[in-house]
Amino acid sequence: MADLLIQGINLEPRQLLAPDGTTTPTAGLDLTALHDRLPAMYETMVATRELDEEFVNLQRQGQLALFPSCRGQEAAQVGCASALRDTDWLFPQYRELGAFLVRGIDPGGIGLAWRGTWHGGVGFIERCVGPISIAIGTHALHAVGAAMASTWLADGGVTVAFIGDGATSEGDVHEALNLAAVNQAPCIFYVQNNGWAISTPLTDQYRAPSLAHKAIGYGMPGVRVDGNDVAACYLVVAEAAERARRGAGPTLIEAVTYRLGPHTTSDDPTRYRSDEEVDAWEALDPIDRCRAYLLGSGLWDDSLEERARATAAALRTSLRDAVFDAPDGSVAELFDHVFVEPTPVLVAQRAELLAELGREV
Ligand SMILES: Cc1ncc(C[n+]2csc(CCOP(=O)(O)OP(=O)(O)O)c2C)c(N)n1
Ligand SMILES: [Mg+2]
Repeated sequence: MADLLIQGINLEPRQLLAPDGTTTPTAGLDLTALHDRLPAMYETMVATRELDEEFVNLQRQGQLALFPSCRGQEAAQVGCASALRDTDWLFPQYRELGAFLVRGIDPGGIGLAWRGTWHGGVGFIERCVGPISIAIGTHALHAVGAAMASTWLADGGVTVAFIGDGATSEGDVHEALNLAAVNQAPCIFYVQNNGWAISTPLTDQYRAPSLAHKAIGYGMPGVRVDGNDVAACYLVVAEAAERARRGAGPTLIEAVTYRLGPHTTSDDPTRYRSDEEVDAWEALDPIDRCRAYLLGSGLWDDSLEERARATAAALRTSLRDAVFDAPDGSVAELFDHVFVEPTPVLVAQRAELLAELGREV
């Protein structure tokens, strides 16, 4: 066990729910405290998986340009977002459908962004969620800025930067981690280590013992958690949020999970990974694991599944209604939201583009 512990960061991910739904005793984490919340998290995970499938179907029907599925990562996302207040700001990468559903974001807007008819504006600000960020890692800096603003405003807010394993190799993420540590910003860096950055395997991303171990260099706590265990993800984030709220600064969390689907609908993962690898992770499915625990602990009743399916069906309908044959948006929207007051260069570029397109907006 000693060699699994390097400078206080355990290489063995923290876990409460074993893959068969039995419990793994983990020091300091109490599963019964979560019993009143687990059924709702189960429901949201089921709804996430179903809605995710609807997004993929709509892309295949030519209604969406692209979609990055989060299948397999539901526990990592739902557990994390459920542990926070609705007023804590989330800064997503692009695969965080589960976190969006915890926040009650209507799937229509997400769908229009992936259809390419809405640029995404300033995000889902009414739900304290920043814009979908395709540019890898840039939003980690936004999360730190927002966290520092929370400190200055003394509003007790915590922010979360959702980043991928690949994003940890970006300069912006390094700067964000260091800036957060230096300023003791109430920011949680939540890395979903899903094994791959498109076709680049995890082994090509770093030489540290784990991604969580990078926290040592920044001077903040680092935690590895089983990302397919919704209860462990919840409790680890709750701990980090509590630390941040009392002024003890940022935390780097590595949720070890797996992307079961392709990188996006444009990707063919059979060209770079084996069926055996995927099968091994299918056996660790986060939703099956949660269901097995609920069944075994007497928390299950069939109405839970029925409610989850009904919620999912309503979300699927709402998504289809919003995106099916939706008209193109305004190209000029590209220039909105870059600055509060557009710069002269942007104004000129906007006019040039519209003149070229022969349109007036
Ligand atoms: C700055 C930047 N560089 C490169 C890309 C191309 N790109 C898109 S997704 C991706 C992989 C990101 O992997 P990871 O952070 O692990 O997230 P995942 O897709 O696995 O959720 C890359 C390199 C990009 N979008 N932005
Ligand atoms: Mg990845």
